[in-house]
Amino acid sequence: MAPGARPPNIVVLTGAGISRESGLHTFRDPEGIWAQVRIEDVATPEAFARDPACVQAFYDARRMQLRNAGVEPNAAHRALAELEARWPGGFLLVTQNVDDLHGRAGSRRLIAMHGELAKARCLTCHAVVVSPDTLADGPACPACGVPGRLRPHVVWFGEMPLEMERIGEALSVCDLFVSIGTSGAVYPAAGFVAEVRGRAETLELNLEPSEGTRLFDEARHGPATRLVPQWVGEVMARWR
Ligand code: BJW
Repeated sequence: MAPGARPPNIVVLTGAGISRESGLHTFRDPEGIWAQVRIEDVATPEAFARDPACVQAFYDARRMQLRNAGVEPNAAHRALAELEARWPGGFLLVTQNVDDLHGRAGSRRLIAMHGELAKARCLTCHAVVVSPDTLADGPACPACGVPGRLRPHVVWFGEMPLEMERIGEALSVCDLFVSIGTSGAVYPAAGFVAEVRGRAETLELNLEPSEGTRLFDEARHGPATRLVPQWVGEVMARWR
């Protein structure tokens, strides 16, 4: 490290692409989730109000896949956890993913801005609880005991993403912003790069150019399990 230099504060944003090689579908790729079901049918508060059984069944199936289908963190999740553990500067990992693979890889300075499939929220008492395997059969809330009031603790279109204030604070002091495995199609996450641009170094790591790729200082394209460990190795070597 150069004398007097301080290590950059890093904010990493991840999306569904980082979990693709763990066996989970992305949303907007040709075989992605939105090619199988319509957003308007499962991922809006209006859909839930209209047909709660359909929405609960969709999230029950995804929760089941996460818990039972041998889905494990991959080399990209593990590399980010290792970076966090060893990084001497500020670090925050913001994920749009509702899976728990970052946490299972060991990440702790982590915000799941679109919620977590493993949790449920009570529409009566607002408690956030560990989700039962299935919500479709209307289990009672473990906090208040009222049956049939638990919904998936995820953020649908038209709802406010979680912990935006903490994310904003980290972005305001960030020196290096890295976006991994996200199409850049969904706001406010897609706007983070524009927010830090000019005062932070920005890097995209994605299978293909994202919608906002031209906003990044540098973009590298390929699978996350190759690009992320490689980048983590580089950044650690630069600041050792
Ligand atoms: C690989 C790979 C490999 C593949 N290696 N890479 C007009 C303008 C601006 C905004 C709006 C607008 N109209 C409406 C809005 C707002 C709206 C929005 O953004 N709509 C857009 C469609 C335009 N946003 C909202 O409503 C949000 N709330 C909001 O804005 O509140 C108001 C507010 C204002 C200001 C500040 C703060 C708040 C809420 C958005 C909620 C999104 N929810 C979902 C579902 C979550 C639950 C669930 O999982 O079911 O979140 S939608 C879905 O998209 C999910 C994801 O987190 C999100 C992003 O997707 P992601 O992760 O980028 O996945 P993909 O599939 O799109 O991309 C994967 C990428 O990986 C691809 O590029 C691949 O190439 C790549 N890849 N394999 C590396 N191996």
